[in-house]
Amino acid sequence: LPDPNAAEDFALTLPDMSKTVLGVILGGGAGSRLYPLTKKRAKPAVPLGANYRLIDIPVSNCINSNVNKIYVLTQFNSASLNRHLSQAYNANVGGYTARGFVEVLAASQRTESKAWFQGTADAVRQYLWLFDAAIRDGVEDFLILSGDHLYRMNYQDFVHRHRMSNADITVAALPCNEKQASAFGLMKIDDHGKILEFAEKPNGDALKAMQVDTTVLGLDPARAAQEPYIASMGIYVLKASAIRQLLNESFPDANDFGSEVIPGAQAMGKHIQAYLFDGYWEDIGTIEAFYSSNLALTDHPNPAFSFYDRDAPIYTMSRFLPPSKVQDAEVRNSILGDGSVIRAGCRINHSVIGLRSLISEGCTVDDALIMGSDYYETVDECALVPGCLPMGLGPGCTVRKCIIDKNSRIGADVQIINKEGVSESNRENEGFVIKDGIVVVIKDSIIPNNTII
Ligand code: ADQ
Ligand code: ADP
Repeated sequence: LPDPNAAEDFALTLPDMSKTVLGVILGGGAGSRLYPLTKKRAKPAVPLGANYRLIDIPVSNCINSNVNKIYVLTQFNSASLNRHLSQAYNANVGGYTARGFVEVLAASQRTESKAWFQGTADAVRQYLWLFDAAIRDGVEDFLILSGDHLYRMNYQDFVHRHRMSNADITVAALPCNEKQASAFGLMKIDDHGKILEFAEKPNGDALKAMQVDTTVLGLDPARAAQEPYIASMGIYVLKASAIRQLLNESFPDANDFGSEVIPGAQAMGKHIQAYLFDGYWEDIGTIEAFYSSNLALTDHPNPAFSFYDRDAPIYTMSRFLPPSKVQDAEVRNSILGDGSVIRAGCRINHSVIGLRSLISEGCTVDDALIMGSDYYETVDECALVPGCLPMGLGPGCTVRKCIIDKNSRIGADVQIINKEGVSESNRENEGFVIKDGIVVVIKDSIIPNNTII
């Protein structure tokens, strides 16, 4: 049993997250990796897990960790992102008395400087003038988060360790294998978790040189042999008193944290600490990872990430949608978003069906991520659409290994099966793109009856 006094001591020293931590979520640069899901919306607004959006993950982690001053930095200011954040969070964050908020800061809001954020560090630098007010208001640390990660983490412990070690920057880290390693920032640490060396996405010999004995992290020898690297999760706690000096004086030209600020600060002797996280964490910023992670939500009995956690819920917009209904259909190993209708004769297997989806009679759906619709349309609205195609899947469709973005109108007897087994193809004028062998139907597209993709 844990020592109750130790727990009490720990509680006494826990930081007051609500007053002293500012959450800064990096909501996405050009958005090319998740394209075409980012064609018509900011990356944080990309739908996830049938009912949610990407931004719900870091914002919920913040709220569950009592961080309730949150800025979302994004390249594009989209209506759906603003609407989502204001409806989902602003009435609730911090309660009636606290000064909590979730606000979007778009790159183009300051006309006197470069229109676009040049990278993650540049994005934070461009808004330092605003963050200064938060520092005057008692913020001691910045919690820098990514907008495209799937994980559940209590940031209170992360900030607590950062303060205990008196580091300038603390980097969340986890063990990883050789195949994943070259996509990450990698580090070497000493016995106290201090970072001795940091290399951003190294290859070849430079990659090999970053191998470490991960048994020091508490891994058993078999797992340590599989996972001989310590990877940065791209999540940082930065001391507020150090941030201006780092971004404006030491590295005024640095665009990114991972490739420039972190290794640079380490090399100049700043105290950079690693914080080990050993739970499920996935960067879902590519089509392949996004697709696989969504489908992995259907795993049972123990999915790697669960939305069914009483203690750390994932919040989203309350939509007051009706329950989903399934007619005489077969649905296996799948997730159904709110307000959906699955008509007779459908066979749905290993798929995520987003909110307000209509799956018409006799469809076969396998390994698909269908995002659903933003609204229920009236018969009159539908009549204005060429071919009068309603949103959703028409009767008799077969779809497999694909992502169908919101408000798409898939005609009758359409087959989306990647018939030619293509791995990359851009056919945007026909309403879809193929990436990593996954067909992605673009938001609002119309795919006519009998089309075969
Ligand atoms: P990457 O994820 O490749 O590596 P980056 O492309 O800088 O790094 O993106 C980090 C986050 O910032 C993403 O959520 C991205 O959408 C967002 N972002 C990027 N450019 C932005 C911009 N101009 N404005 C606003 N947001 C922007 C990073 C680290 C690695 C680490 C991995 C872990 O650099 O060291 O291993 O994250 O995924
Ligand atoms: P959700 O997360 O529920 O999809 P959104 O706010 O992104 O929420 O999408 C729903 C939005 O769709 C509504 O707020 C509304 O602005 C928009 N909408 C509703 N009816 C129509 C319509 N007929 N045509 C286009 N957009 C609509």
